Amino acid sequence: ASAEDWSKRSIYQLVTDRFATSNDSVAPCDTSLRTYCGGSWTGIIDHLDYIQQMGFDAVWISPIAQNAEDTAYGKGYHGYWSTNLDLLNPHFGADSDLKALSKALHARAMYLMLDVVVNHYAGVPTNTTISPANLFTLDYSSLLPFGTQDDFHPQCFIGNSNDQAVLEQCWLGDENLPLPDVNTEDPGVVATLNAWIKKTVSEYGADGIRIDTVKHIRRNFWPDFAKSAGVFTLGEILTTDPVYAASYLGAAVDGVFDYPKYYQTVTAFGSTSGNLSALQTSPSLPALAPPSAPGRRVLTAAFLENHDQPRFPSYASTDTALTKNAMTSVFVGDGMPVLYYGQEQGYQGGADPGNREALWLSGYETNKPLVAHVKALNAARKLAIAKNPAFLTTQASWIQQSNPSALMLSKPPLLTLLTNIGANTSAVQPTWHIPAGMYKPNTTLVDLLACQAVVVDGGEAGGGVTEVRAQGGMPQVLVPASMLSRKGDGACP
Ligand code: ABC
Ligand code: CA
Repeated sequence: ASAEDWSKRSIYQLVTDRFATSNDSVAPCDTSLRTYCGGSWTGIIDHLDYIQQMGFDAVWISPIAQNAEDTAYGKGYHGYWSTNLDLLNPHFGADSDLKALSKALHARAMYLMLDVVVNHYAGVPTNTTISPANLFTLDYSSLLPFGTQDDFHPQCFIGNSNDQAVLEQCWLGDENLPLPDVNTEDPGVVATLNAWIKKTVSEYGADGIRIDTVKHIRRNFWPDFAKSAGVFTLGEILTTDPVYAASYLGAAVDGVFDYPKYYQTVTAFGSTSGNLSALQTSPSLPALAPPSAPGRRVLTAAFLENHDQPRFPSYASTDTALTKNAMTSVFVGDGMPVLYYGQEQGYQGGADPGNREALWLSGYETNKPLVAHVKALNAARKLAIAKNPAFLTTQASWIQQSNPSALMLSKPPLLTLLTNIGANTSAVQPTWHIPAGMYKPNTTLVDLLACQAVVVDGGEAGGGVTEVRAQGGMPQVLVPASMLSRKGDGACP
């Protein structure tokens, strides 16, 4: 599928080892042990209803290749520590299970996104004394299909460097668990990787790929790799800098995760005193992207949590109003929304590995407040896409509010009202001001989250500005009532 196909989708990101076990066998899962808890591809198949009923139509799973077993930081249960790209990770199931997952998704018209790691492998050091001249000894012959030291860059660690050459050619990891950096300057290595991605995408019917560590490989490696993949490419560039993130957009990959916006969102809604200004003033990534080929669609992915960051409630101290506002902002803006499994269950794990809890421990409950919230948000986005053909290509804009804890985002037909006042009922609720002229006088709007009506000012007093007062610190997603159908398309019937 293309970037344009993906732009209409919303993605459920899961950690394969932590989402569902085969036959729903219930295993304990202590995240601090950094080991396999038993999730599998078959387990995912059995819980696709759970994902689809929330309104998701794409699933991003963990990297599928064989990983290092015992390391100083536990096992490769997350999938980012490849040892052999040509073998599947046996902990997740058999080849036929992964193919069955792909088929099951497609039978539901859902997309499969594979996560691919080509920047590095994981190498368990075989020496204990590490000298500056020879940092550590690795068994390169076990890193396949490459297998020789020349297929990797010389040993050096990236550490805290921001030097682009160091980011690209030195190694992630540390001396306890080095991540040997693939020599992506070598034409033979490049050809092998391009052939590998082509085969992997076709073998497992991937509709798109999430690419790990994009900023750690030279930019001009990516266009051929993306072309070989032949499907939508979504790159991870972990940065707070919008200009840096955007420099890869379209030029290296079709889409990038909007990490800058992630940080701005956490700053805005992470506490009731969060600063809302960066979120509103930062330029959008597509606006900063290098000029792309005519007609080339570029895309950002919006998210509030992922497997590398502490879960949002671990910042927002379980204030449900802050969580609901932050989650809302992800679904109503320009980016394709990505929800990290477990957010809908209210999981609160902190930094890696605490943020990778087993979902089966909460029993896939669907009568939870955040499950309902996610469902309403997906329905709102789908309604907007259906009602306005230009929804996906029209940039959202912030409408300045005088109240310091109020935000308003317009992306027609959605008008979203956000606040970081929090759930504390004694807090004075902020008022949003819908500018005069935005809607015809007396138009009825409906908040798709609470299914309550708001009537636009009749303009008799000459003002015409509509005031909406927040309730309990909750966000609102408004659309004209005329857009809702009686039977309902999932959005406030
Ligand atoms: C394991 C343990 C950790 C332990 C660590 C040493 O080892 O679980 O508890 O601290 C995989 C596993 C991890 C594992 C790592 C290392 O491998 O999932 O559990 O950690 O062995 C991707 C994947 C990620 C994956 C890898 C490596 C790469 O999404 O899951 O991790 O295969 C860098 C990379 C980025 C990478 C990330 C983990 O590391 O660029 O691609 N993600 C700064 C740098 C970033 C850097 C980041 C690391 O630090 O600019 O380049 O990301 O945290 C500030 C933040 C900064 C931040 C800046 C932008 O903003 O405080 O941290 O970024 O505000
Ligand atoms: Ca590299």
